[in-house]
Amino acid sequence: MTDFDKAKQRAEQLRKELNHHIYRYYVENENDIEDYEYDMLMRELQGIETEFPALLTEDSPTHRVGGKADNSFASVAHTVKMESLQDAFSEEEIRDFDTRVQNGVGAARYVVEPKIDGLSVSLEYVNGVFTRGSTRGDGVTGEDITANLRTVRAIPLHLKEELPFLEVRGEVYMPRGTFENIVKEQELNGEKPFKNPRNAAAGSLRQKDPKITAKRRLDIFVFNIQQIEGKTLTGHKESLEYLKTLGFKTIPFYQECGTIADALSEIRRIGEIRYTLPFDIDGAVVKVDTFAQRTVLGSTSKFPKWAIAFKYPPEEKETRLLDIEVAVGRTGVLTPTAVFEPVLLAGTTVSRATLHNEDFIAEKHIAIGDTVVIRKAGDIIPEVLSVAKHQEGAPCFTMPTVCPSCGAPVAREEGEAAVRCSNPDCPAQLLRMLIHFCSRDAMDIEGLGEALLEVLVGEGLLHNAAEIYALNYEKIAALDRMGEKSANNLKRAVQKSKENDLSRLVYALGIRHIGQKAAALLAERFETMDGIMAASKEDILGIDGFGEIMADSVVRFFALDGSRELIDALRKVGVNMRCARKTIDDRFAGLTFVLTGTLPTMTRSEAGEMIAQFGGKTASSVSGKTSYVLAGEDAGSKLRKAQELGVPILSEAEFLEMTKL
Ligand code: 0OX
Repeated sequence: MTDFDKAKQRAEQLRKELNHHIYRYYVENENDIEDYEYDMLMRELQGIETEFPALLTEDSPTHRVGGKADNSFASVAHTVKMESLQDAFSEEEIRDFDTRVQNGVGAARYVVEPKIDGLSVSLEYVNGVFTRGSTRGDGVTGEDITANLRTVRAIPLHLKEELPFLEVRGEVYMPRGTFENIVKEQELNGEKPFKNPRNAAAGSLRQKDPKITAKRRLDIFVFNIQQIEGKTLTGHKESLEYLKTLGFKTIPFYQECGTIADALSEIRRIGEIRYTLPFDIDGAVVKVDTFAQRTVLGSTSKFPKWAIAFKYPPEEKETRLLDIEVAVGRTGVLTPTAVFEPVLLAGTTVSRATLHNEDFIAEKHIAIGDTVVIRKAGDIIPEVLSVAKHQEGAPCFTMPTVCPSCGAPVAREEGEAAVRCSNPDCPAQLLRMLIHFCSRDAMDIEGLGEALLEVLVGEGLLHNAAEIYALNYEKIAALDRMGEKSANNLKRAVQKSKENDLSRLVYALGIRHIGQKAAALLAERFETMDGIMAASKEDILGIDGFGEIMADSVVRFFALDGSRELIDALRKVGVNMRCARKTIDDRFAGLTFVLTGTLPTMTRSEAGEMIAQFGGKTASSVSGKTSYVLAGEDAGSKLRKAQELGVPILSEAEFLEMTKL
């Protein structure tokens, strides 16, 4: 036997073994091999495939570790439309659906299954080999993400039966545990964490480099046959069972229901367990089981008439309001926070929620001791909805008349809901100001976070932002949980921040109504800090996007002695006061872009920066004046508005094409 033949034989054996372990682990949740041993087998196969490239097959498990980076995603035309589901928000709507089904086909059996909150994908197999995977896109055209999907271990690369052709549909998702681990890591690395598992899955699937996708440990549930050759199936349940035999991980705990009443109890049951599942669901799906009945029922232009998605309302809980804490923000605003008896809500234990301002409290007539109704906005941020039971005799909470931090009187300006501390030297304000100054989007001083700043202000080692640049690192090294190494790292980070662009410094000053974008516009327009300080209200109003309130705020800020003194002190310690951004060319001059959704590789602020470098502008809402909408995953109403108005829509890849030098 030649070396090649020997290698071929060994590669086949390794593939069989590895595929068996992958199936056992990722589909059947059984593990009969140590990770190390598995890695060794994988490495051996990789070695053979590198030595004999002719032996690399399309369905090799080595693709699971992430192949070469792709440059762009090709379009995929879906032969069978990937339809979306009609939503129902009440049991009545589910009963109406049943009536429509009965009117169409008489009595029908249903299958109820959870609706996984992930991304719909299509998987195509030719002669049992996974050949192409694509996103749903708009249902008619998706994107080819084969390389990324190959890294999803629960997707079989080779089916257990070599059917001539099969296309299935499934939902790729990130298990909640994986999501939590990734977020922890992102926070540790100072990266912007993913908002929720769905966004994390979306971002991971649209990576240009499959190696990154491979690290994200995505999973899939398959729930539909889009096309099949070589096998006849007559119903949904039967097809799910068949898909399981082919090696797919199918939608879990689907339930056959003889009547709509049974379907409704199953919907309720899934609703009860929804927050205990290791993955996010955003509803339950009711589907007619028999394919012949589905054909008779057909589809509207948007969705099949044989299926409907029940959407659960956000979970609401009652809890007792134990206290209302009032904190002072960097601009001196007093913010009330509700502290309630901890309750499990939409999957996590919550005990606090913002109460916004005194008007919010008065409108709902909230008093300490009340039983309040809470829920999570967008299933993430806890909020107080209403008072369920008022604590007898308890007066409605009123905001303090003096600052809880420094005792100075508080005041409420006309036309504002906020109450503010009147003392510009208030230590709580100073702390908040410093936290903002050092934050990632501002001066980005790693290591100078809330906890350390609190200690430094508390110990009297820090009285203003300029003193950050004259810290005593010996004293810092001697602080609890610090040491020489941390102090040195901090010194380096502080030093580095001196070189920041002017726009960061302007934003870091915490001027009211001046966010990141406005700060960048000021820096660009006036080029130096002196230029900004010398600008009149009219000069500032000349910047596109600046209104009276913003211009007034800037002028008022720089008129204060305290602000001028701070700038002087920052200048003396060597903080950069110039704008470095240069326009590359003016190809986007006169064009306005609106950015929406999550872009696959860049943040929205990076895209905004690039637009500015080419002389373009960004706006926050879509109108007739919008030149382009740059849309990523999860783009919502802005994308719809752009479609309605006929505004051209760009993908990140198209945008990058336009910005090529
Ligand atoms: C899900 C899910 C999505 C099949 C044809 C129309 C809708 N997210 O879990 N879609 C469908 O069904 C498709 N079922 C599901 N379970």
